[in-house]
Amino acid sequence: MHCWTESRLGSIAGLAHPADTLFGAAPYTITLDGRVGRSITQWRWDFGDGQTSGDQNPVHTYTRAGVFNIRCTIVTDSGAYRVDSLPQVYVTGDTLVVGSGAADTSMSARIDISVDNRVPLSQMVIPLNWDGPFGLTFDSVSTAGLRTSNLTAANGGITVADLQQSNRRMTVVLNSDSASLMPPGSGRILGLYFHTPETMVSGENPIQIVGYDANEPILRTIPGVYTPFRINGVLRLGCCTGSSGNVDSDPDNIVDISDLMALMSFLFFDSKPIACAREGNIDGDPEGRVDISDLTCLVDFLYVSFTPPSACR
Ligand SMILES: [Ca+2]
Ligand SMILES: [Ca+2]
Repeated sequence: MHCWTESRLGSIAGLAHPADTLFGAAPYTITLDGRVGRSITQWRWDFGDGQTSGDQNPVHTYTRAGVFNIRCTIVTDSGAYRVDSLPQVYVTGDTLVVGSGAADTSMSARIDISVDNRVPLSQMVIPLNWDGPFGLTFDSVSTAGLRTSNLTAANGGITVADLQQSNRRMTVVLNSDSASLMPPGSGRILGLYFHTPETMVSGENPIQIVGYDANEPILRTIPGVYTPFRINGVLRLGCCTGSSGNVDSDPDNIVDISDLMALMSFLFFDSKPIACAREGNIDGDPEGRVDISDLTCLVDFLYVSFTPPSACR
């Protein structure tokens, strides 16, 4: 990138900036080229990430991802001039995360996918594979209530492409339109629903972001596409070992106020299925209902008589 001034003082113009030097993965190094037609007493480059340089031709490395605005200020014997209209630098270092979850047999299990993105996104292409010991069947996807819930492209911005139930893979494409890019941030973007098997099994089934055929995981930002880092997850089946009460399915199997909140949320607010229904049957009724009787038992255990929840059943 060049920052140079006309020899006629009073304006600073004539920026040249090869576009292919402005977009890359962190750590990302750029070389700046200061040019001017007459005597300059001082250069000051502001790289937009809190770093500056007084060199005429500095080399700078962006160590973190983000969108940065470069500024160039020169001081001449007739005053200082600043250029603000330099192009933006896009530095990528973003991660797609497949969450983990727990479920019982014969139910709909949900796994959430999140993205941590430091640049605005216009498209996410997520090839997924759920091949594993359980024979999970894909059911549906949802963006309700998530960071992607306001995507306004066709079909709510969601396309399930190349679904192959027998190979247990598909590619989910999330698109924004040009007016509503998803801003930088971190959080859930996609809920995946699977049917779990009817016969009792226990263990873990991987849910992975894996490219296949021509489908590769990519994120698209304004200057182009790039490959995100990826963290994969698992779906645990055979939930509720020992006693019930771990309504939020925390991996340490602790029964505490978080489970009370999860149970109240299920009963009174969103009625979203509890990941492991048998954890919610705290009074151990034989039909396995999760209702206000279970809430009473949980409150009793946590605050009143400390009577432990019933065994899983
Ligand atoms: Ca818990
Ligand atoms: Ca019950």
